[in-house]
Amino acid sequence: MRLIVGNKNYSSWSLRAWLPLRHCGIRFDEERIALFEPGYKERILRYSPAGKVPVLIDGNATVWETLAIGEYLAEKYPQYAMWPKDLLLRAHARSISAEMHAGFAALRTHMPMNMRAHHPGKGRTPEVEADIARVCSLWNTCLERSGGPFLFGHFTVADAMYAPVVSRFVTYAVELAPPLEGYVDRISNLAAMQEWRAAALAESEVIAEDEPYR
Ligand SMILES: N[C@@H](CCC(=O)N[C@@H](CS)C(=O)NCC(=O)O)C(=O)O
Repeated sequence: MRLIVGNKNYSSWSLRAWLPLRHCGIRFDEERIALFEPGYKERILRYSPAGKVPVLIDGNATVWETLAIGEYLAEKYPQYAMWPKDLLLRAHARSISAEMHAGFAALRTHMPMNMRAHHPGKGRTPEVEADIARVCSLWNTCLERSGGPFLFGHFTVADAMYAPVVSRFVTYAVELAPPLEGYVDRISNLAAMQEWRAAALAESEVIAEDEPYR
């Protein structure tokens, strides 16, 4: 199995697909394509007609779109229960994951993932404040219901979908109530997350459109 990812510093969608694989200890090869470098699109198109990362290649299967990759992994490796076992909780986890996949445009635009940067307070437009409030509200609901440590008790695709938001909250120093601060710390301190971050810090490419505050 091979996962095609983008720059680790910037590619939040890549992180969402990579994290469940690494956190669950699944063996896979990885190919990093530096985005917006000459020839990058052709390299991605060799794997996926959609022309975006991440892309998962497993034998004859090509899977793109982060949520589809999460679904594929959850089905292929049921032993890791990447979705909650309970039907209602699973529906909830899928709903918040789809909400992340389709929404939070203001947060994504004004607070792009950038693990190498530290921009406290930057990007806080009213629309971003609304996105932050929504993330906090849905995290609170999940953590209160499950008791933690992850959104649905154990690690699921939903945690992976919000991992780049955790990283953004660190980069832009978003102040949070203690239970949410604890969640941010737990995700940030996962061995897999630290491994991704170390690789991001070792990168040197700069993607101008993801650097509005540089
Ligand atoms: N909805 C897609 C989004 C993928 C996406 O936008 N990937 C970005 C990197 S984070 C990309 O490939 N950008 C390069 C480009 O658009 O040419 C998913 O969930 O996988």
